[in-house]
Amino acid sequence: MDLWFTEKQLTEGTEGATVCLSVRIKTVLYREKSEYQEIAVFDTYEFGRMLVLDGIIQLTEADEFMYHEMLAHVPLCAHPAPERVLVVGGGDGGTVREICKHPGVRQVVLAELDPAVVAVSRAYFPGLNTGFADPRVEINYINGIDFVNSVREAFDVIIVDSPDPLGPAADLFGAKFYRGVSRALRPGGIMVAQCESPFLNRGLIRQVADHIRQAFPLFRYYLGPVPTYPGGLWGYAAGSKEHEPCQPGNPFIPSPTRYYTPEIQRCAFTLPPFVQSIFT
Ligand code: SPD
Repeated sequence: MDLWFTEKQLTEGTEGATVCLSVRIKTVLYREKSEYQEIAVFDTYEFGRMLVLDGIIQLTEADEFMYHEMLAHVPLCAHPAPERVLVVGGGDGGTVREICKHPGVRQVVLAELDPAVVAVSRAYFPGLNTGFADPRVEINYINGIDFVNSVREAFDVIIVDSPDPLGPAADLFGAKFYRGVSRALRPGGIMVAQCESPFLNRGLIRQVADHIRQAFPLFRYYLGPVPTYPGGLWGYAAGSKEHEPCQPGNPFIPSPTRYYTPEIQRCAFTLPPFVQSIFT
């Protein structure tokens, strides 16, 4: 049987989808509605297992390393001595797995809204959930915004590993949230948030840049490939209280990695003119 999953991709300024990505699947391994969303796991021909939330691809086994390594190692290597790290979202565990490669990190707090995402990762994604067994990791099932607002100067690095800005996740792209993130960071703290496609989501990225600039002295945007995300080229937004996110600021080099290197970190912030023009 010829089975395909099709994602109707998030684009701006149109009613309904105008761009789709289709992936041929071998089997449907899991499909359930949790309290918050529809969760599906497919086994695909090209990308291994694939996690889909409310019809949107969150990760595949084949290309997730590009996304999780760039989301985690850029801020952790830019900060001179990160000890306490918060992940907002990221219940699949990929970001936590990468953070756990940093021996200087003493505590990793995961604030994930949906316990079912963590359970599905434990059941279907053995390569992603390895960090959950690390004694430094603490999992909280809570709305990330409420968690961020409940702490002050508590973390060195905050990583926002959110879904697209649809439904409840939309607030994770708002001005109020970034002000809370800034308050939750210690002096010298750095935040990074996944920040969509510079080709398809330009208005949203411009708004996020304005919000982060209001909450932090430094705003930077960087890029990396993710073949199964809309457009294939993905963006990350960084806000920093002091340290330059483009520069690895501590001598530790995470290992093993398959995409991240300190040279990639420096290059990722060099933006082509069509991306620079989002911010001018
Ligand atoms: N267009 C999908 C963007 C999803 C970003 N978050 C993925 C979470 C993986 N840990």
